[in-house]
Amino acid sequence: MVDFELSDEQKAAARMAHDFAVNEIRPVALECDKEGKIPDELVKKAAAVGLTAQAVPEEYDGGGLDAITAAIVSEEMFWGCAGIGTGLGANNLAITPLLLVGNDEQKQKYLPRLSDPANPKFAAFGLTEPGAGSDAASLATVATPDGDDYILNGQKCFITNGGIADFYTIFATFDKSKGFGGIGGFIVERAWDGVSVGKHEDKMGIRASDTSEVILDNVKVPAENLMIPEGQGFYVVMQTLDATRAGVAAGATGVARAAFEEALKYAKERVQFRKPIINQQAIAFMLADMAIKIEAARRLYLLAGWKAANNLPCSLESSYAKAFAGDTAMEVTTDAVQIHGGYGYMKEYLVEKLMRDAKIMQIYEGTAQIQRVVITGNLMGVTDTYPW
Ligand code: COS
Repeated sequence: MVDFELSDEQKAAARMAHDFAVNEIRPVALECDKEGKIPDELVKKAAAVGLTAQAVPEEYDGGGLDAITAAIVSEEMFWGCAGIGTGLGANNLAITPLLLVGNDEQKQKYLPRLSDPANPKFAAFGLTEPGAGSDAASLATVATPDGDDYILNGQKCFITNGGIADFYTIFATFDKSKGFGGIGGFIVERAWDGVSVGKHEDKMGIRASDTSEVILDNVKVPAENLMIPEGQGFYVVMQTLDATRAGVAAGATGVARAAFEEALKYAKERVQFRKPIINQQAIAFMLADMAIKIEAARRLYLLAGWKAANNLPCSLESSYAKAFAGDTAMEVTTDAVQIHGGYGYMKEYLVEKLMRDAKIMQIYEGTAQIQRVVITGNLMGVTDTYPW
């Protein structure tokens, strides 16, 4: 059965997230973009309605959203502001490995921290390193067994929430000569000796979110914080990204939609050559193409989210969605600036911010090119394209 209708719960979650975006995010978005941070008050309000721990099951005080609903919420949050959406949504990425393979003790200890209404904490996903971006398997952070414990040494970079997280899910190699087969995963607390925050990045877009280096200098990790044993870490990273890319695609769709809305409004109001510019076919067709791409991006992320929510393999669909929605965000925001002409280039108009925010959608959680690597890899085994 094909059903394009959201359930009542999904509609309620979308409405709640949209109202939050309208009432709490949009009013502060430009200021947050300038200041490079999300106000504590906003984080507390988000925690109170489940928006800091969307994917965390209710038994660990989370929002308990399935992958489709979380993605729909992500579209609304990013429609509000992609920087704030990224900062709050990055918790989902950080804790997905814990949800996939962590034990109950670890979940009980760490997950409720994200939604504590009085003092909500952030988590961060520690995979990327200066020498390991797209080639994630080449990471060089080393885990050395020390009795029952482990010692971590290494440097993580471009870590969303790296500077403000309470705890990290860190991937490290036990034996670099084993390639991806040497990787394991740990839960590391910011407060531990040897954990420090390095460079804070000054970014083009999504400026409200924190992006920082995390340095691990002889960090002693107790045995109970081993999340993924040697050899299994890379598989969990891949499964994590399969599960979270629908949310990124949804966020990219939200950015594109925000730009489309601005462009549509402007094209109806702006008069040139004695009529609103929407009456010029060159402008009207740009708007039509934007609408087509946004709708297609939304259908792709819903498909990926539906597969993830039903525990079906979703690697291919997640990459379709992430690649298409990321490209859509960049194309639509660029065209929205174009429709605004000179005004669109000025900070006074929202489309300027949206175009800056869009670029990262083609980069983080796997570049547009890596998505095509994943898709091509899946196509290698295909001999028959019959879709039913
Ligand atoms: N699910 C489960 N296992 C997977 C998998 C998936 N989606 N994708 C690959 N694997 C497995 C492979 O099957 C292989 O295991 P076996 O040899 O036991 O079968 C292993 O992982 C290694 O796979 P592969 O050789 O394809 O790995 P590569 O090092 O070539 O890298 C890509 C594959 C490029 C897809 C991966 O490195 C990637 O996704 N890079 C982007 C990383 C990223 O998104 N970074 C952003 C950081 S988060 S902001």
